[in-house]
Amino acid sequence: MLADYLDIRSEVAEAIRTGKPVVALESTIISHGMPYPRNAETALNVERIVRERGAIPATIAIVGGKLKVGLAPEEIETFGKLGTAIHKASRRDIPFLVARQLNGATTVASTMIIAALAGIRVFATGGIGGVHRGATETFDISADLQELAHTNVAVVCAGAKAILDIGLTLEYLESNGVPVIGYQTEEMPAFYTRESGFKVDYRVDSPAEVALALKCKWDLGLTGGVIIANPIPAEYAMDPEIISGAISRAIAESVDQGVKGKDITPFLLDRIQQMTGGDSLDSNIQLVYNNARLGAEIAVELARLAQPIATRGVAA
Ligand code: PSU
Ligand code: MN
Repeated sequence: MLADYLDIRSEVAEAIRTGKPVVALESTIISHGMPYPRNAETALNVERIVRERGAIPATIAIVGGKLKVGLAPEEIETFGKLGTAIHKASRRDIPFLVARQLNGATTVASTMIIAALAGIRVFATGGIGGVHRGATETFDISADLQELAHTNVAVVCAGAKAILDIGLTLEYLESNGVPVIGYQTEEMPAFYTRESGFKVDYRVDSPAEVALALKCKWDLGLTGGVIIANPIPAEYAMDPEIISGAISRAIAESVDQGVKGKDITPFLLDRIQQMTGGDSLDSNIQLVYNNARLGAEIAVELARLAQPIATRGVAA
């Protein structure tokens, strides 16, 4: 039975049951995306921000083989402290970590899977995985993209980092019918910067509009995810030259050192952070906060749409 595998924190379970807004959060960003102690500190702040905007946060991970929906603050601290000693868990890893009763930090793909199993529809993070530069040779395409093709969860992110081939990532999403929404922008943001030179499919200007599009998609049985690309606030955006230089050097190093498979993304994130000093980490943290805010606002609107019309609150 599903209940034997899922462990939903009581506050989250209650919110799901009563139709209150919930926002899923991932744990690879904690263990593999940022250094300790700022990773744990950031994850706790993200939860606070989600609450401030009227939704319940549910940080997702695999803990002792259970699919845990809503980590306790001590668990977030442990995932931050253990860092890359925790398995990075994408779709293919879930059955083995569960069978062996291990811990796993969930990526966008596996967080979407577990959120969907629990009945959560909105997920906020930093950046998604995608088609890597040079993928025509390496075949390196993140499992996040196939998950977005199939699993009914909306992912709020700051676009895709330029460690990826953003153009190919958008082509892949288009082939798989995944809508890419620009939040108050026509352009696909590139994580540290607000612009990538690529257009999004639709510009949407309010959380209510996003929520309505999500409802229409899923009401119609059009399964799969949606990307809500939310540009980093201008005051925290980085100089495109500095960041693109660091990315090129980090990719060259990964090729030289023969880094492969699931280690590539964490390797690049770590090298870029080292090369740009604390600046990129500060930007990274701020864009995650910005996504947490928007994710909560979308979850609030989606919960309102799900209510029968007679009981829907009239907006003040
Ligand atoms: N991009 C980021 N920060 C991250 C990740 C991606 O800017 O922390 C993480 C996410 O958890 C994402 C995963 O799902 O890396 C993708 O890994 P891979 O490319 O191996 O699928
Ligand atoms: Mn990969």
